[in-house]
Amino acid sequence: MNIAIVCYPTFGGSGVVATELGIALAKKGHQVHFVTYKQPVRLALLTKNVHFHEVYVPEYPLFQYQPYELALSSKLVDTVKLHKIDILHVHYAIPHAYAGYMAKKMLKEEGIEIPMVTTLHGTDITLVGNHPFYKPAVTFSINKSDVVTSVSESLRADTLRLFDIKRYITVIPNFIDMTKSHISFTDCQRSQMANDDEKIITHISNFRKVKRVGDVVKVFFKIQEKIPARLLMVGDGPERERAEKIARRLGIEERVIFLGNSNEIEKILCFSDLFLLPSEKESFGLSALEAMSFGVPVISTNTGGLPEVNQQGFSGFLSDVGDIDAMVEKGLYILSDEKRHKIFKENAKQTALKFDVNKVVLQYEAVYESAFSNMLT
Ligand code: GMT
Repeated sequence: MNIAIVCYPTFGGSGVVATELGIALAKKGHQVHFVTYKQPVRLALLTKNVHFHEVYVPEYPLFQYQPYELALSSKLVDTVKLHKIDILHVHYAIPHAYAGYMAKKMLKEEGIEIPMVTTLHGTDITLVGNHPFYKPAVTFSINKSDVVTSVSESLRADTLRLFDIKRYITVIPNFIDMTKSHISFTDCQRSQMANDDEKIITHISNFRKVKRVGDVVKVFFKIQEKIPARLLMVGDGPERERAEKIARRLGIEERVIFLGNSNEIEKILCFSDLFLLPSEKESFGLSALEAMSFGVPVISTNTGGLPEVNQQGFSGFLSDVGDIDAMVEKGLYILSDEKRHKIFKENAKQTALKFDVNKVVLQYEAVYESAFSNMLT
């Protein structure tokens, strides 16, 4: 199939899922065309069957806001015609589903019928999309998609609760390429980050408010009072400065390392002992799954789709949002006993196996097939 994938190219869950899916589809022989405003961060252009089409929005003094949706839908029309695209797969409803639908309508005028699959990722529904400014357009473009998928049961339920949706929503969970976690422990260069007697606790996110990065630092503070440890904060975003201030206020700035955005996530997870994800909302929690695939137990909240990923008392523990003491207690429980820690590490890896990319890609291929018969007129 010739597949056009529309996604955000930046660090962040939906872009990573879209990119990894495209790469997996390309490996299976599909021609995959990424259409977005920048080369996606995890995409190597020299990959067989992978193509990248940049959406360029020229500046014009009249525009206070650049009309990205317009440029994207035009680019989609051109790409579909030039590369004989069979299917559009848009990730994140805003504004991709809307732009995709406009492209579909323009193509129809020229006698080209193309199905559109929309994958909902989380904040496009629970945070941004639900805002009255966007809600009518988001509802409309979801209802106009030929197939709608969501990354968890929880997100499916949220979508049906918050929007007036007329389409069936198929749940296809996020996934992981387990072959990436087969690096041997000696490759990890753990000593660069911590002393032998110190545990490494890791958090990875885009440091938005919803991630509660302040809680990460507070949980770590209480853990390191009992067990020698270091905290690796990976990623960047609006809440980073606040997290840095909290670390300074608590007098642990030496033990908290802010690494910024990194292309070495695999290396970092390889030497991590515990992963913290205390989010306020999380439709899935891809970073938790990535950690688990490297055998890193997860302390997370029980919000959204996290209970579908992190197994209570098996791959880690889940607590109520903001319950720092419970997270500390469970973190110490895992880290304080080597034998127990080892069991949790194995369990985390075993749980991650359920989300293997090879299983999930088959589900997307089936959805593409069904999109042709679902096609709305
Ligand atoms: O977490 C974010 O704010 C980024 C966002 C995205 O779309 O890039 O992540 C959402 O999609 C990910 C991939 O499907 C999910 O793993 C995240 O749980 C989800 N984030 C939230 O629901 C907050």
